Amino acid sequence: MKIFLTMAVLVAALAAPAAMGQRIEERKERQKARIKEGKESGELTKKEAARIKARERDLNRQIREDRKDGGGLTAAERAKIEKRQDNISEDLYKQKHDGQKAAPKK
Ligand SMILES: [Ca+2]
Repeated sequence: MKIFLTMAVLVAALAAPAAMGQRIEERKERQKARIKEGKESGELTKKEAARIKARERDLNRQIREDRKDGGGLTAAERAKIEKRQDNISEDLYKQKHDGQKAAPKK
């Protein structure tokens, strides 16, 4: 029984960071889809989309570096990344609702 509990705790501990990394990946994909959707609807102008994409690219580079520099993505690294994802997400929302419109793409 005791060994079973120890195993369960161990599995949970190992799974948690992976799940957190997964969340960053999922948000990355969602963000991408939102940019694409914004361009198609015309809610994002070409300039706005390009600027947000550049921010995404910069963040993706940071994520790759953080993963490589040892310890995988540490809690501190993940927190920083998620904060930047929050900022980009907010920017994306603002730009989509600032009334500047491009012609919708077919
Ligand atoms: Ca790291």
